[in-house]
Amino acid sequence: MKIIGEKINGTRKRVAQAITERDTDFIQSLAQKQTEAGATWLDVNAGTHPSREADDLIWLVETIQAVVDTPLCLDSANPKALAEAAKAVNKTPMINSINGEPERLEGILPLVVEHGCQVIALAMGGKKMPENTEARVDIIHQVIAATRAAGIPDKSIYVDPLLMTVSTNIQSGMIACDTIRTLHQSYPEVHFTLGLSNISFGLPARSYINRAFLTLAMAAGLDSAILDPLDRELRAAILAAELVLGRDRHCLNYTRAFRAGVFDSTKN
Ligand code: THG
Repeated sequence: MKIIGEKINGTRKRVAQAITERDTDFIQSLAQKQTEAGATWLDVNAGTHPSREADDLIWLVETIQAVVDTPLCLDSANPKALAEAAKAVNKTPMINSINGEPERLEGILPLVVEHGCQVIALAMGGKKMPENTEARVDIIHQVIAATRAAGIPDKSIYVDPLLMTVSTNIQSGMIACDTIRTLHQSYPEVHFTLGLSNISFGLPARSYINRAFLTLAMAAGLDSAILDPLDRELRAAILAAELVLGRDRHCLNYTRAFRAGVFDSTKN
């Protein structure tokens, strides 16, 4: 399970403030802590007005890279901001994201090809959210036709089934799992990711819902997620799920994590 650390996101109040004030220490601390906690990528979302977004993203990229060499996941819908930020990175980034919109594909696919990036593909076409599994699967068939035509290998694609909260549609979790399961069968090389906390938006005691869902999605084929790597209980749940899914040979990662003190020592 590969983790995309979610914490450097300008839609969070404290991060927005740090971006405005150019608070290097605050951002660098988030980068270091998430890296130490095992994040494979750090999501970087400036969350700012389009007129400022490229400048803010570049500042974030440079600030983060001054202290860690963890690859970045550039999170923006804006092709121009992504193109500028992609020039500032030291390591090949992941691009978050493309979708079925022709303008976004035209704007972003050349960037993915040029830099050999990995790219997240959202299972949505236009502005409207697809209602069900079938609509999501159809959109991804179209997106993968476009990425293949552009010469992007399937293994560079991370499909995001567009996880919605169960508080407004109780089937949201199962729609995401079914989308992953179906597409995993059609495209064995393609990876899957999602914004985990979406599942519990609007509900109390969210961490229980997030953990239960993550385990089920992993069984469906999820192999990556955008989440808070500093949540130790969540990391423990991931390690345990990988173990029982047969993805941790000789229980090596689990026992290693135990010795490293990842687990709550009051439990056995
Ligand atoms: N799919 C893809 N990319 C995404 C998302 C997705 N990028 C953004 C988002 N969704 C995932 N990232 C975050 C980052 C931070 C928080 C949640 C998701 C977060 N939320 C706090 C909460 O939910 O309680 C509140 C904010 C705060 O702490 O201030 O931190 O779905 N491809």
